[in-house]
Amino acid sequence: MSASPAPTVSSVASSDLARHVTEGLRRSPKTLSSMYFYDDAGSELFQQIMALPEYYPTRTEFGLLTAHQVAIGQALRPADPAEPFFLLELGAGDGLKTKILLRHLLETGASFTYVPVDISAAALDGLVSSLQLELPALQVEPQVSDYTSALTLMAARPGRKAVLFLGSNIGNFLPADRHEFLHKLAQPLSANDRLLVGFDLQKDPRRIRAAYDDSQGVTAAFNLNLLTRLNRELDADFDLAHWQHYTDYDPLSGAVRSFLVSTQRQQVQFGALQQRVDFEAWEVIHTENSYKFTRSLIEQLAADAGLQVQHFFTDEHDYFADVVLAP
Ligand code: AVI
Repeated sequence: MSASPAPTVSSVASSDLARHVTEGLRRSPKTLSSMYFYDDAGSELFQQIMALPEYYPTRTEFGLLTAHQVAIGQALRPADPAEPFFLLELGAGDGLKTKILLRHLLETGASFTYVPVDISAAALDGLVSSLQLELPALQVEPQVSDYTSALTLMAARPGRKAVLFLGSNIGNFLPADRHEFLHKLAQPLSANDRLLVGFDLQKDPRRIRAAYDDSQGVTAAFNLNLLTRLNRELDADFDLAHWQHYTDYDPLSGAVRSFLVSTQRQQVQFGALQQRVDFEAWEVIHTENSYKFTRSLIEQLAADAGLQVQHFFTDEHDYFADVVLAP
């Protein structure tokens, strides 16, 4: 870090991103959150990642939801069909996987309301339009909100709440944050409610590593796009020719860790922060964690959050699990 006076971020650029970058690039090692990958270009690159031959999680979860839709539907819906039933989804994205369950529940005559929750109104608008076209009979109540506020609000309404958190998004939390997140999710739920959480499972380390370092370089572009975002939104001058994507998988901790590597000694200016940051040659910015789980780890995680594993659905290779949890 340079010796220039620390900027008063609020007077210069007061966004969350500005605060996050100021703080994260002062750390050792320098760290930025994968939360900021998802601008428009990043979201588009993530769509491409999900279709890559090496990126098995999306396709595997899609297959397992298709194969187990009847049993999953049964585990989530209330025993009494007259009881109000809300299917909440946290971070629904394009809803491709959820539509399997929604379609199945509609076809079997379940009466329920789908409540997709996202902090981005634009993301929800796209999803709602596609649902109106594909499943016109579906009752949808989108909620532009953070997850905890949405759950607290919904908890006050009578009836069963089934909360979906799919796609191994839970793997992007650090262990302590993951515990806190599950605990917060569980808190407003009653004994009658359910959670369906997607977990990517530990497997051949080479397969895992390949999923985060694909041969077409899409994951590299996804990681590097964070620098393009900082150039645009914080008036930074990262030269992408001097940065590389690097990822490793540690089978002991179950963590895939992704980094941006500075290939030479360099200095980056952040116009919007009135700040410059020095990077040594081969110094890294740690940008993402993608944890992989075992069944016993999931059981422990659930127990620590006051939840029980009710059903453990997996695919034929045990690559991925969708787990039904009950308070
Ligand atoms: C969103 N999340 C579950 C993805 C993952 O697998 O950790 C994000 C991702 N990062 C690189 N490839 C995909």
